[in-house]
Amino acid sequence: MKDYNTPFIIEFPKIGKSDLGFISIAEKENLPFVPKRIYWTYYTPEDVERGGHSHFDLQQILVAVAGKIEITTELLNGEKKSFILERPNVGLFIPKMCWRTMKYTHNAVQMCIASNEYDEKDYIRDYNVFLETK
Ligand code: T46
Repeated sequence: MKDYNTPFIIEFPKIGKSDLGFISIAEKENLPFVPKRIYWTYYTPEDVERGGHSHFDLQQILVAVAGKIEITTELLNGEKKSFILERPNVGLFIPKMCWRTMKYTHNAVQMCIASNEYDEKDYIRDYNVFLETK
């Protein structure tokens, strides 16, 4: 059975071929939660690190629909991982209670498929508070 407490890569189906172009589709069979919100970030300067927070409850899937994103994750059990997203049909599932940072190429467009609506109270933005949250 899939472990939804740890980050993992999701490969979405890719239909098409290089002389015509491609389409990728996130059907419910490929999604670990029912999405409530989709948003995207772009034109992040290359010297800026985003993230630096965890969520109490929100689960997300990040996709680099363009460009390249370097992501680090850390769980409360101390497990740290690094991921590179640079294919538009590949996403990263980020579970709740997972500290993350992201760095972007300037052309990167990050689509975030989110399990909940926006709620600033769902964020933990202080790393020490994150480490103390059990
Ligand atoms: C995440 C990573 C992967 C809103 O007002 N509404 C929204 O729906 C969102 C997502 C953000 N905001 C405001 C809150 C902040 O003042 O936009 C500002 C930047 O948001 P945040 O600090 O979440 O930005 P990132 O790029 O560090 O994080 C984003 C997601 O928002 C976050 O949930 O986990 O991408």
